[in-house]
Amino acid sequence: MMKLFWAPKTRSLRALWMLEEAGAPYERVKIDITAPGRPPELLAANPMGKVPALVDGAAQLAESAAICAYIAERFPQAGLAPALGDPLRARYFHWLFFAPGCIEPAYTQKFADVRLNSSAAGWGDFDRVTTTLERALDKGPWILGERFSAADVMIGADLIFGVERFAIVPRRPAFDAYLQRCRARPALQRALAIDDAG
Ligand SMILES: N[C@@H](CCC(=O)N[C@@H](CS)C(=O)NCC(=O)O)C(=O)O
Repeated sequence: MMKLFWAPKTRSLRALWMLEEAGAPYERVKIDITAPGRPPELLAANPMGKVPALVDGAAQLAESAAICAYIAERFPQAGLAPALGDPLRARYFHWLFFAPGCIEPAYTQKFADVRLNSSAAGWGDFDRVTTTLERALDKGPWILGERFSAADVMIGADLIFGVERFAIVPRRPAFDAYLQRCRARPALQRALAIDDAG
């Protein structure tokens, strides 16, 4: 059975949500990220010692976007990624990588309140990222249009943190409507229940 190293109220929510969407059998190993030391099995999966990290037999990996992509491939019957050869797969990768490549650093920049050259920073700047996201989600229902995918797990979780938990992303109708659709998904409800129970 797959093993998820996780901690409540962290980026682990993405992996929990994704595993629940896939209907994958998994066990959870809770890590106290405030305490020093990490179990050797977690360090083997993620030399950074961070969560989430996933062990699936001989397969070990970390980085939540990679975990979401891996689970989508591992459980193709769940339909969480466009199939090989489907042109929609291009946009799928675009948004899956946009989350850690642009949204995350934009949040960090906002928290740190630093000004950078938007042309030189790979993510541009916070307003550029949030405006791009707002336009992309305006039509909906999902980031790829009609089809829900692992990219929505990454982007939806980032908006839960950015709009709702940290309140750094301004409330916009497109974000509110998207978050409402995400929250209506039973898999996210189960993941949030696990996360809340800690
Ligand atoms: N890039 C990683 C970031 C993972 C990460 O920073 N996890 C934090 C919790 S949100 C963590 O494990 N912090 C404890 C530590 O750094 O030891 C991902 O997207 O999964």
